[in-house]
Amino acid sequence: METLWLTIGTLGFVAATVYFLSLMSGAPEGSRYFFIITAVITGVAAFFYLTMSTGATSSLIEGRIFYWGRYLDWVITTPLLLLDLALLALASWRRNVGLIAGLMAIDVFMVLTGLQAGSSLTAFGKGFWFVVSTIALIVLLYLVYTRLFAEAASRPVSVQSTFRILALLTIIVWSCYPIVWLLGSAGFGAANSTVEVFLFLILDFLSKIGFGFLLLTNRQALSDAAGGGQVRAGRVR
Ligand code: RET
Repeated sequence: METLWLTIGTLGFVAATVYFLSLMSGAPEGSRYFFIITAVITGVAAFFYLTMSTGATSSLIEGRIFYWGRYLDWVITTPLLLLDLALLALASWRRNVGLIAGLMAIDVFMVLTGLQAGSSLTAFGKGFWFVVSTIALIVLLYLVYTRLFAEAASRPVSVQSTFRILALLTIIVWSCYPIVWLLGSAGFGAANSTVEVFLFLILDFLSKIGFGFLLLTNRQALSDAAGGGQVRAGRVR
């Protein structure tokens, strides 16, 4: 059954990538980078879902299947999702390189410590790295909620509302990952492997395809974002 969900994941991400690239032909002036980043996100996910479905990036540890390909996917794609969000919220990425790099660094740390948790052989190791990774997630989402929301407040109204939806989607959906992890085979094992793969698939579809769709079909926001427009000039630093 896992293979079925992983195959659906592969096909879904391939379809989303083709669709996002097809939208690029009508991209508002100067906003192509959003299409490229988002298509790379779904393209990378398609590749890793394929490797998981063929067994190339999964291993049997302690009698459970561990899909480590997931973490390789996340370590590449989650920083890119944050980049999409940041480029929407920030009037100038050049003036905020530190903030963007900081968000990405915390995110990569979260995924790598999550990988440690998932591959640990002892209950202590799993618990310790799970807590470390979860703290990183909380710090990350807190920064999105405070810093990026504050930056977005000075953007055109269309950008603000699209940003708000995408940021809330991110905060809610990303928060569900550690819960599914805890339910799954590396955690308490309340959900069997098929259910775990299915739940991660839903979360991955929401956080990548749902996110990308809301971003790339919002032409007004994209064109205003690419214009770098500011509502209140006084807030420009
Ligand atoms: C793990 C387990 C350890 C604790 C935490 C986790 C968080 C993972 C997250 C993943 C997000 C993935 C996304 C994928 C996009 O398709 C590693 C599950 C906190 C937040 C957004």
